[in-house]
Parts: sequence; structure tokens; C-alpha cells
Amino acid sequence: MNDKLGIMEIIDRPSLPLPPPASSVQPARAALVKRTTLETDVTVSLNLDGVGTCKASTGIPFLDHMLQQIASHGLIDLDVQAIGDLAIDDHHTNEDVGITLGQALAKAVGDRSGISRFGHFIAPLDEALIEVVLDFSGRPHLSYNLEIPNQRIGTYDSELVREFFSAVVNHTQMTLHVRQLQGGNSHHIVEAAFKAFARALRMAVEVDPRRASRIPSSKGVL
Ligand SMILES: [Mn+2]
Repeated sequence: MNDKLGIMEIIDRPSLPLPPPASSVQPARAALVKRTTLETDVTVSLNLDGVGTCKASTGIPFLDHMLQQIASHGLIDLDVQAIGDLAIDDHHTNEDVGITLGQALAKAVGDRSGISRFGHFIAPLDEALIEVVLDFSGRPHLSYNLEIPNQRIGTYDSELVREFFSAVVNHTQMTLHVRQLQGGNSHHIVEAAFKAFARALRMAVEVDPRRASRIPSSKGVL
């Protein structure tokens, strides 16, 4: 039309060949990990491209409730079965569920090709406001500043929240920042942290169609 303005060139630009849709190049992003020690017996099965179904039976009711947050808000199909030495306390079972979940996440993302890699979310739960930022960096790092006023949430020792995230971080090999912006109620603070973690996780493992099957690092390796 108006060649002086260059409009024709833009409109008539030949279309570039499109990369194949991500779904056709990605294998199933699912994993099953079974981990047995003298203290616990944990099985985690997950599908990153799920709809958020959850079966969690760890013997620790509050931890089951938190695993349900990860599944539901992360849109991950998750099955966690654990038998642990709860007669001592919840520590070993809580940590080993975190370890096994971390191993399953690492297995499901494989060499981490095609994923968005970074994720972040700020989740409210009434007065509580928790920010989570994470990176599937291949390096474990946890920064954590939750100040949970009560020692107990139900029967759950609130010290175990940090232990759980630490185990996940070390075995997923991810960088994780969990920051409390606001909060007063212990249940709200922890649940908002898990909701924010779930949404950030979902963002990070989402397939980036522009990335195709390439590894999201300038180093070429994660
Ligand atoms: Mn709750």
C-alpha cells in the first residue's frame, strides 16, 4: 500500500516455520521414587502435567494437608505414601517425604530442558502473606525467614516446615526463597507458604514453547 512507510514489508513478511508444539517433543513428565531406610519407607509418584489430584498418607495429618496444597495449586498429580518411625517423632518421616518428593521432582524434569526454570508467587491466606521465589538452578540453596508463632500446628512441630523445604531443595537441586511479608496465625503462615511454593513450582516447571527442548541456561547445562 504505502511503500514509503514500509507497511507492505511488514504485512507481506513471509511466515517463519513454526517449531513443533511442545507436547510432541516432551516425554511424559512423571516420576516414581521409592526410598527405604531403617527409619522410613516413602513412595512418591507424581505427574507434573496433572490436574491437581492428591493422595497423601504420611501419618502426619498436617503434612498431608500441605502436600494437598502442592498438588492442588501446582496442578501436579501427587501420590505420597509414607510409613515412618512416628513413635519417636515426626522428624524422620517429614524429612524423608521432602527428600523423596525432591528426588521425584528432579526425575520428572530430567535434564530440565524446555522448562521455564524460574517461578515466583505471593500467596495470601487472610492476614498471612508469603512470597516464594524459586529457580531450578541445579544448585541447592534455601533462604527462609518464616516466623511461626506457635510450636505446634495440630500435632505438627512448626520447626519441621524448614526441614521439609530444606530436604526438597537439596534433592531437587533448586534455589528457594521463602519470605514472610505478613502473618500472625501459624496455620495461615505455613499454608500460605505451601500455596505460594506450589504456584511458583508450577510456573517454573511449565513448558516454555519458545524454549522448545533447549536447556534454559546460557551455560547449556543445569
Ligand atoms: Mn488449612
